[in-house]
Amino acid sequence: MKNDKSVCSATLELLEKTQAEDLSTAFSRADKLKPCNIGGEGVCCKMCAMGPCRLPKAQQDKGQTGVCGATADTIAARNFLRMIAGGAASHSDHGREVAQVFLAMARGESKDYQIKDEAKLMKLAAELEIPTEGRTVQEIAVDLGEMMLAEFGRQEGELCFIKRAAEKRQELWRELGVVPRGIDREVVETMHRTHMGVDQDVRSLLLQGARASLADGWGGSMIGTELQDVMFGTPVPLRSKVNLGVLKEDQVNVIVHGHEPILSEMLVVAGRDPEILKAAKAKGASGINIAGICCTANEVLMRHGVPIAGNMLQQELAIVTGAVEAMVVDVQCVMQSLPEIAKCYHTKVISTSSKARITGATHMQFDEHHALDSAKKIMLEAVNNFPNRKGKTNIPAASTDLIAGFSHETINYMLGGRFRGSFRPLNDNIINGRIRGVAGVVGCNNPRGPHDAVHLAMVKELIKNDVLVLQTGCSAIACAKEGLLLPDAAKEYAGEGLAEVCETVGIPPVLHMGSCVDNSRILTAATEMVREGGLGDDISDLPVAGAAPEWMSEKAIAIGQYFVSSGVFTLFGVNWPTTGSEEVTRFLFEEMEEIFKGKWAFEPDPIKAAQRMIEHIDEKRKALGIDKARERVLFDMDMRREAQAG
Ligand code: BF8
Repeated sequence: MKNDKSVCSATLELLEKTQAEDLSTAFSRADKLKPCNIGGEGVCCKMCAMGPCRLPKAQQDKGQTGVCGATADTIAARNFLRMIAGGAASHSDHGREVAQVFLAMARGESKDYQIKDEAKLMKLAAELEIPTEGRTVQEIAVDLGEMMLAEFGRQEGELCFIKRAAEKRQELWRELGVVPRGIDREVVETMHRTHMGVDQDVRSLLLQGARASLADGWGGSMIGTELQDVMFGTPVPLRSKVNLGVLKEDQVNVIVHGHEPILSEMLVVAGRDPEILKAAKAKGASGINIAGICCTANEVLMRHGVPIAGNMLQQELAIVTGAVEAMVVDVQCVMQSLPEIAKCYHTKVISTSSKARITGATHMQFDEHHALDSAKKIMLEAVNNFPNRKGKTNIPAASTDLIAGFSHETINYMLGGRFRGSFRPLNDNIINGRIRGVAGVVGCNNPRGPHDAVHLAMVKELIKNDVLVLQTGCSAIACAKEGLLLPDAAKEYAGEGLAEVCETVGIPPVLHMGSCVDNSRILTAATEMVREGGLGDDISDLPVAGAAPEWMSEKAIAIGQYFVSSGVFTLFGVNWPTTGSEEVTRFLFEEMEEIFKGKWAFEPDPIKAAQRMIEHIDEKRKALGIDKARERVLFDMDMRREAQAG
């Protein structure tokens, strides 16, 4: 029987094992548990004890409202806002954690971390007008850390990275009153406004959603990315491997899973410690193998080339290999089922964050003031578990090479060349039509559709049509498994124009830019493209589009909304969480465009979705007056083909 749950061979192989052994996974639970239609459409209000009030279309047609009088439209808008608030809070709390550790490092209180990218520190200091003359690096770093941390609790004014956006965009945000004042303030106000009996107007609610999302993209996430780069190094291209085949039979396998690189950075150091390696050998292992899952994986891949074991839907399956000594988790995207499935194997699930305690897991609190000691203790726990493996392991053979590490600084350097790092060559290739446009394809996996399949179909369709793809998150992991993150993929999958650029520069047609907080890198790259000139004067003028075709988390909605609020056409797959309200859906899909010159769209079919993104890109090319250049390129290609055929 053909298994259509995934297109990833390693996933299918282990899913068969779970099916044969009757083990519960997200895939089997999704089969058993049908989603609630009314909740899925966004028209169930459970925000007070007079309800929950459920208002499907049939109820709406009868004029039914919630007990308090709330309409389905207000309810759908409030639910949507709470998703944004949840997402913005998650990214931003990650950013805050990073800022706190950064400050502790700068003050000399956390000795195991250092400044790895001093040049970036100085660039940030100049941008934020932090004095540098005659001051030590540490003093500058303390100022930067304090300034960034203050962004979370800021009560008035504007977040400082807002000034990074194109002038025109900043003006638009100011006119609309959606410039975030402080990160925490916008999340709190969103929660307040969506409480029973507060904000009831769809437009007013959705504009606050936009403001909270901007506090994420241009605030919490951007702070996280920038400070991580200073502290752990700005990514540069490097080679690594992906998929469950990276696990090693003869080594202690430690999986880092979650989001914040604070801990995983130290685990990488601890994994190379001679004492720990000696302990591993004493237990009969030939070494220590660290691999990642989810966005923590992307963080340590980007900076250290640590291999990736898999994306979100592979977390349980990694344990099913029977080869994982410890799965070390921090926050976000960690399934509660992990300790349950781990009972069938020897794997220790180790929780490390006081914010994320997991019943059935071993809790080993990570202390960033004694980071390396904490990491070593966790490593030893894994090492000591090596002799407890139960019987034969089942490590799938699948593993694929990849190239990652495309920060916007790297793209600038690679496309601009050694002597003139700039976005000029990228812009020129867009203007001359070799590159049709740029798409950000990001986000999660979702077992409501075939795992990875939607990402792959969409990305292949885009690059076939000469659209350069930028990636983060679990989407990047899906494409890496397919080999799309290798320069050779250009020859095999990309259109002629894009392939030519990739070959000349030596880049893949799909560029891995990092974790979900690193979507802020895409905002920065898009802004740099605007600044470089020739493609309009705002992000909304660029021939670009965004997508999260297999999204599942609230964070994805927050990201999507900050892209829309920044002027990007953003398309989601799977399902759309406001379909129960025509007004809210119309507002997001149509009116947002009038307001922000960016809008939401929904299309679960990946090919149709890619075509809509391409149509949007072509419309932008036309508005810029560069559509003719591309027609010429295409004409030339046809001519060449004809000549070859003749
Ligand atoms: O942080 S790990 S499932 S939420 S994409 Fe999605 Fe993947 Fe989670 Fe974004 Ni990253």
